[in-house]
Amino acid sequence: MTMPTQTRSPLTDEQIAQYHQDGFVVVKDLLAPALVERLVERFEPLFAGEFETGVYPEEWHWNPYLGKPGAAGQMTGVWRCDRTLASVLMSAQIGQMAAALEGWSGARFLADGMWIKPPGAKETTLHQDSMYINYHTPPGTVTCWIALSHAVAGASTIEYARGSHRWAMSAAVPEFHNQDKIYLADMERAAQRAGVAQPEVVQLDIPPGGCVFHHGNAWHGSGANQMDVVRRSLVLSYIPAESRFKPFDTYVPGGYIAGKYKRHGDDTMDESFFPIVWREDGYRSPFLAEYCGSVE
Ligand SMILES: O=C(O)CCC(=O)C(=O)O
Repeated sequence: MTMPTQTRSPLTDEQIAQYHQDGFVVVKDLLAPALVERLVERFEPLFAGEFETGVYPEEWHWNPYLGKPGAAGQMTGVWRCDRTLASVLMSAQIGQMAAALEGWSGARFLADGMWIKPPGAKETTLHQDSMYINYHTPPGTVTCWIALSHAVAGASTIEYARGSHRWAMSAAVPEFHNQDKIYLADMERAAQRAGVAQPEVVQLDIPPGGCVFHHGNAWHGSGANQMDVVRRSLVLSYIPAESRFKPFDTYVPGGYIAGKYKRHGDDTMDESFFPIVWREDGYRSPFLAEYCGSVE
């Protein structure tokens, strides 16, 4: 990537305006083809359980031994399992872009995801990331979804309900990896509650190495993969750099993964688990340089 310095915004005013209008904005040329290839090569060993660092992911949906060839594969927390992936997931420049969209002075990495949707893979129910990422203050989440294959309609590309970032946050959807429900139904009910009779759903066309940034409240997901291609992607979620845990010690809606890392009686978000990848004063969690560097 050849991106900007710390002071100049990495996105144009038009891109930032588009994000605020629709709840998402596409950036077509984020990663170079050679880097995309290096990332794709990591999928097979990881889903076979070969973790370079020896660390297990936070979530692991599907592996090749399950005998379900059409299931969607998903892992989260892979930045601690694999340093090739981490060098992109911990990118200062992608974090800077997320911060620019929300006007934050810095970006803290909250969670990642890697996705493989083979031919026949079922839908990912439309949802809001804030349903799962809401254990911090000040509030706010920005996600970057990176296509590692050509994401097209019919092949499980990411899709959005345009403008849905303005709707209220809903409770977590009952079936994230869709099995037999209509994958748009939870979103449609939320639209009704927001007074939107006919939500517009947009299926994006993103080349490999391109990405889309979205607001934490934007409803998004993907359809079934009806084509003879494998869809791969990475997901990077950010919160404001200065974030702290909300002061709860019991049940927390939205504490899905981050809640595991809250120490009793202590609202600090430990940088070892939630690194600051970019801050406008030049700070970046120091251990990242040795652990994985950053692609830029
Ligand atoms: O790639 C997909 O199908 C959905 C990814 C997503 O929405 C997520 O990880 O939150």
